Formats: sequence, C-alpha cells, structure tokens
Amino acid sequence: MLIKDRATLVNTINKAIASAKIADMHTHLFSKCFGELFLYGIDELLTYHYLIAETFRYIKMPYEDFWALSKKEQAELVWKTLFVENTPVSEVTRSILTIFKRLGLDVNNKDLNYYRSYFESRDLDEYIDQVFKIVGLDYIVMTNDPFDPKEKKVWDSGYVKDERFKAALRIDVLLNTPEQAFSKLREWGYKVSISESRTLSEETLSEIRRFLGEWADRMEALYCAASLPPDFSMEDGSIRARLVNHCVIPVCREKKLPLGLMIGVRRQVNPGLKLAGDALGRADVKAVEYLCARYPDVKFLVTMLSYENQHELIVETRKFRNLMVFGCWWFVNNPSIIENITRMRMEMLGTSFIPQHSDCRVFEQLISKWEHSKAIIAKVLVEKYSELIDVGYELTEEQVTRDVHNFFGGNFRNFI
Ligand code: RAT
Ligand code: ZN
Repeated sequence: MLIKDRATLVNTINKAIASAKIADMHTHLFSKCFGELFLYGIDELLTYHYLIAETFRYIKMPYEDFWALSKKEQAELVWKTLFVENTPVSEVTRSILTIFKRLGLDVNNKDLNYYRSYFESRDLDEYIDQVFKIVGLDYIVMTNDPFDPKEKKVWDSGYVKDERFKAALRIDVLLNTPEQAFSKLREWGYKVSISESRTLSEETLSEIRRFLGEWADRMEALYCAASLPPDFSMEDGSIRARLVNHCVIPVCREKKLPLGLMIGVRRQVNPGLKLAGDALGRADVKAVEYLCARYPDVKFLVTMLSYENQHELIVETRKFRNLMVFGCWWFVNNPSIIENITRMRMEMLGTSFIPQHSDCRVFEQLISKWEHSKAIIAKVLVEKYSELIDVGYELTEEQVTRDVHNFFGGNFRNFI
C-alpha cells in the first residue's frame, strides 16, 4: 500500500514498531535461574546507579554513610531526594514514571510503600511474560562474565536455558586486568602465566583460547564482548592487544562469534560512587579500523561512549562490511543525543545499523528504555521518509515495516 500523507506515514511507522519482535542485543539482565542476580521491583529501580549519581547532586551525606544504608533505606533516600524534593525531569527519573504509567500505577503517589506493595505481589513468570509483551520483545541478551563468582556458580550448577534470555561472553577482566584473570585461570586449572619480560608463551595463549572456547560453547554465547578504555589501541604492544590478536580473534573466528567492543569508559574516576563512579573519554577509532581491516573474516559489533566519537565511528562503518555500529550507550542514551545520532547514522548508513539496545540492569527498565527510544527513532523515521514522499517517491507500508523490523531485531539477527 502506498503512503500518501503524513498521518498514514506516522500510523504505519507506529504500527510497524508495535509489531516488531525486538532483539535487545545488550543488557545486564539475567534469567530467573540466576536467582538474586535477576533484579526487579521498586527498590532495585531506585538504586540503579544512574539514579544514585543524580541523588548525590542534591544530598550532602558522605558516600560511606550512603553505602552503609540497607537497600530499602537507599531507595527511600533516592525517592525522597529525586521524586519528592525535586522534579523528576532527568531521563532516568522520567523513566521511573514511564514504568509506573505502563504498569497501570498512579504516577503521583508520593508514598513509596504504595509502589512496593505492587511489585512485591508479582508472580515472576507471569511478570516476565507481561513485560516482554508490553515491550514487544523477542529476546534479550545478557552480559555473562565467567569471572563473576555469583554468576559462575549458576553456570556451574543450576543453569536452566530460557530462550528469552540469550548469553554474551563478557571478557573485561581478561582484557582489562589480565593479572587478575590469569590468577583465576590458574585456580581453575589453566596453565597460564605472564613472564617477567611480560611475554605470553604459546602454551599460555593456547590455554586462554581453550578457556574462551569452552565458555562460549557452554553459554551458547551469541557474541563475545568487552568494554574498553578511551586509550584502547591495537598497536601499543600491550598484553591486551596480544590477547585480542592471538586469543580472542582466533576463538571468534573459529566459533563464528562477532566481537563486541564498547569503547570509551574511564572506570572509577570517583570510587566513592562505586558502580556510579565511571566516566568517559574520547577514544581513537583507529583501533576499530585496525581490527576490521586486519580481520575481514571476523565481525565486529561496536559502540562508543563519547559523543565526540559518534561521527567518526559512522565513517568507519561505511568502510567495513564486517563492522556493525550499535546502540546509544549509557551517557549517550538520552533523547536529544539518540535523536541526533540516529539521524546521523541514517544519513550515512541508510538502515544498515542497530539503532538501540537497552543496557537495562533492572527488569522493568525494559519498559521505559524501549518506550523512550521507540518514540525518538519513530520521529527520525517520519522526518526521513517525509523527505522521500516530498520529492514524489512512492513509499509503501511494506517497505516501512521491513525497515522498522530490521532496526529492532533483523539487523542484529542477520549480522550474527
Ligand atoms: O550502563 C551501565 O549500566 C554501565 O554501568 C556499564 O555496565 C556498561 O553498560 C557496560 O556494559 O560496561
Ligand atoms: Zn552495558
């Protein structure tokens, strides 16, 4: 069916978004079998690290005193500070209201216990289905770190496969703190060491490949990934670069796994804030170029944290078919920036990119993160399609539906 006017266009885009089967390709959510790692409910929502960072903008309490509070008390303080004493206009505070609204709760009740009693009465299985339905999710991808003792315990015994929660092998510890990783690996029986001259023997490299391959298989990982600092380089002679060249790349190639690179995080610039204490820095996109050019038979999923890196990353994506840019990560996951990045990507990549992932840590965030992103992506689509209609291009509903479905899942599925 031909789309002739703006009202039909808007309607078609909204219908296509509503019928898309979303593949949320990067989250920090866990399936039910991971027990306490499955975070949900109002106290978890309020103690999300993005909100804690904002709370400290207003309160004078020393960091240690805050961390000494119980989770419930922390949530109460965040609630009072950001939702009672101040107006929740920031993106993460607004997100809480979106969640309330979609779950049918009163957004104006100031009594936290009103919300608590709602969340406490949820049946987890039904709740997962309900939220997946509200959002239109097909599946979400977890972030699975074999070096995390709580998580490893579940993989070692008690893991139950749930098709709605797929795995991604996360290797930050190996690439960013190799000494720490090596000592764990030795504990688990892998013969690895770093010599005094900081070289890695053939045996060490082969043992690390064995470790990565075993975990990729065990998790049935969709991809392997790491977050990296702004000074990430493949030409600095570092242990990290050698591990990428000689271990990560060969395993990704052999197992046909894309390598996900999330570049630009400066960890713990303020350790007092714990998980909320990370910042960002502008990175050098040349590391991505090096990898894509040197390993054309390996696929790379890349996102960058600094706003300043977005344009150059798009240019790199135009140069390499094995590169897929994805999402608006963390500090660029804000409406004004998502809009700008999405527009820039469409102008230079057409529809050949993955516009968004959620990065959720708490289950219900799926509702707000996707609702907010959908609205912005829809807005950019209306603008871009309108330009075609204005010159007399015959745009069909089928075309729009195809593009939208690719954006919200198809591009990821095809790429991997
Ligand atoms: O967005 C976040 O919650 C960050 O703390 C990070 O976990 C980041 O998304 C990452 O994957 O490293
Ligand atoms: Zn993340």
